[in-house]
Amino acid sequence: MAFDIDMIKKVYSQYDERITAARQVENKPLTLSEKILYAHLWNGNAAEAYERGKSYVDFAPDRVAMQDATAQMALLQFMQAGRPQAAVPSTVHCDHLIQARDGAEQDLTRAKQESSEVFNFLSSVSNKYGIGFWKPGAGIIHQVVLENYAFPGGLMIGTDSHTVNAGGLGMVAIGVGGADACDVMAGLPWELKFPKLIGVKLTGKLSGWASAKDVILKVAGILTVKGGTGCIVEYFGDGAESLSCTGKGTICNMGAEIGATTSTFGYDESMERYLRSTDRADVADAANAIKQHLTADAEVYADPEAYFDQVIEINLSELEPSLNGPFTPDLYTPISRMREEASKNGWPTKVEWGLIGSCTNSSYEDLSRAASIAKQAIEKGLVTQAEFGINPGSEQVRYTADRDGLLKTFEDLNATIFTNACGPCIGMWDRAGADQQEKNTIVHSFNRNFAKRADGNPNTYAFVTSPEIVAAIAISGDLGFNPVTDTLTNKDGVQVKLDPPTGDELPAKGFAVEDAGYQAPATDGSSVSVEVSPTSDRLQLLEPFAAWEGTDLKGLKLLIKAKGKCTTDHISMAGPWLKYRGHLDNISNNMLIGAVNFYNDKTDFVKNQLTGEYGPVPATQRAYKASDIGTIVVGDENYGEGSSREHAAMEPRHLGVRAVLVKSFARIHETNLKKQGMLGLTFVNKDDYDKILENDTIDILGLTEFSPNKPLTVVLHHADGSSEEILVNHTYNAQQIEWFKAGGALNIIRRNQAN
Ligand code: MIC
Ligand code: SF4
Repeated sequence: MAFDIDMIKKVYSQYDERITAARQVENKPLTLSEKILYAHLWNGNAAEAYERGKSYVDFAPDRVAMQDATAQMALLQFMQAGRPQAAVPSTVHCDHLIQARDGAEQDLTRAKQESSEVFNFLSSVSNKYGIGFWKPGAGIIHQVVLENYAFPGGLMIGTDSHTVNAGGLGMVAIGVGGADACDVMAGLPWELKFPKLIGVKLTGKLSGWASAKDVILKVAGILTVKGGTGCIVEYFGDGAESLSCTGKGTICNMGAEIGATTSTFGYDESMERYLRSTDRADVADAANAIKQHLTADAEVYADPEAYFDQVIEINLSELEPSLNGPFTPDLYTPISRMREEASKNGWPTKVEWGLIGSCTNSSYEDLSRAASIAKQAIEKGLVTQAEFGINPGSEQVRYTADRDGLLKTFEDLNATIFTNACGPCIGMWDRAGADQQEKNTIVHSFNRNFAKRADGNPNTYAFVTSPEIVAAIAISGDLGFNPVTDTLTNKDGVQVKLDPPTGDELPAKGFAVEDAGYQAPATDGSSVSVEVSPTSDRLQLLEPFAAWEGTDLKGLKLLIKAKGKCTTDHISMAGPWLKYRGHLDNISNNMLIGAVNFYNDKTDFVKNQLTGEYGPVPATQRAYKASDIGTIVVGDENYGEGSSREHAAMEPRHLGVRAVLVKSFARIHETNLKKQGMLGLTFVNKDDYDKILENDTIDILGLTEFSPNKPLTVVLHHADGSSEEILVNHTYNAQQIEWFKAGGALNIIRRNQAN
């Protein structure tokens, strides 16, 4: 039986009425995305049609999911909201804080010791506030959510950008910062700008080496890392129906890499099969009863151009396996062109590691297809040239894969089976020799490959591809190897060819698990106490940020002008820093240390205008703070791309940065800045980025009349005594301006609670 089946039935029972109301206001056939959004309006039935890309709308999500690295901050905020219980079903998943090194058992034991304080905190807060808790080792949040909580037509938010994975089961699932999760758990509406809609029509059928991963790698190549910003991507067509449910999850998962708000698929038989095999026949039956509402109206898919803002068509029958990278997930290279591209660009072709796992590709089907390649390698006498690491997505997947001999096959190939956790995907990987910073190549089935992400080495060239291609390339040890056409020499000197992968969408004998790792919360948590030691270096209770002083901001110093890609990994690095995610002051010591300084091309080396000396960004910022001088951060396009981590907004806020001025923002990061009471601004004229000079003192004018759709003025006082005025835009609505004035959204919740 499914968790929270009553909630799901209640949502479904409202669908008919809500869709009828939506049809009336929209007066046209509806896409699936619109149906789900209109069925979840905070105010109930739709009273007006919303303008895509313009209207801010209040929604009522059905559930909240949080992972350990972001849950700490989300729950530290929630603890101040004064609620006895989370207002909607919510869960916490311990998956980010487990470092891969020796193998599952030892690594898990070590992590439990090292992070016991944090795990205990999360377990007791969950227990107190009615939140389901998934222990370390239970699996990666998005795989566990897909297996247990996702349901067609639902709306959920999660404090992780890959929450979107649940689109594979027909949800609208959206990644947010912890402050948004805190609002929803506190029983408040959740606001989102009504998204634009991109339709992706899939025709044909996958065959040979091509997989679901190749669909999204191709889409990423077409749309790039910012092409999906502000949009929901809705997949449809007979090709969509031919994909497995977890394959759909893979596609939706990596929608985060094109900046999409989320991605989704209409309810179909693959989803029904998945629901039934994961012990949720009750959800499948309930969904079948309102099937017509869980996909778009037929007119929409018959004439997509008329209903979507943009339409892309991909023929699965023609899809070639590909690899994206290095350093960015949208650099698309079909496998047949890899050798040429690698030599042209100087990418090392000797592959050191093949890693299979992450929330993107760690399903039973993924492991079974990769294992079919591993098995052939053994049978055909091939010796693996690279090292192999596997992180199963959940204990249920691991247990079943073990029972069915898949893990044994990998082990026969000398693979290390790591914990059911994020591991190398988020830099939780103690890779031997990484500190030597040698130039090297790895291939993995993850979703992100930003510099330093997996092992902290800036010279690791990481390529994203499907699990089966990871297996083939790791066996060959050669980035240019194309299993479709090339042969390999086996240990007897014979040329052998790998056959295309085979695998099981779902385990033939069904899923099995002994202990899935779930801990139900206390029915009445009022007597559960949550302790945070004042001397802890891992956890720190939050102090409210100061309210806006009521004047324009004058005399700000430029802290850093970041050059090029500046993702949340650059702003608040993960890996070794994950341990401070519950301690704002300690984690602030990683603020912007990965951002490249425009003026000297170095990282973590900026000018302190007070002394004229260069030093690390956090120390420089602390010096300004000590002198009570505000600062500003300037950035390039798609600033804050990647993760949902609100630390990337809270750290600058905590250390006294007053504004972030960029060419464009990634959605979640922009919202996180607003929530924390920061000013997030964009250049009206992008070339004005060039006018910012290293020794500038900067004023932001117009704040006393701060209002929606009204640009602000920035004055640049250059060191030579000249000054220039530029116009900057913002996207704050009236409520968000209140957050700014109050010093952060949480201050308003606190205030309301006190009244
Ligand atoms: C990631 O993949 O970057 C993470 C780590 O899962 C983040 C969340 C975090 O920073 O904790 C994400 O994608 O939101
Ligand atoms: Fe974990 Fe990686 Fe997925 Fe983020 S992308 S949730 S780090 S597995």
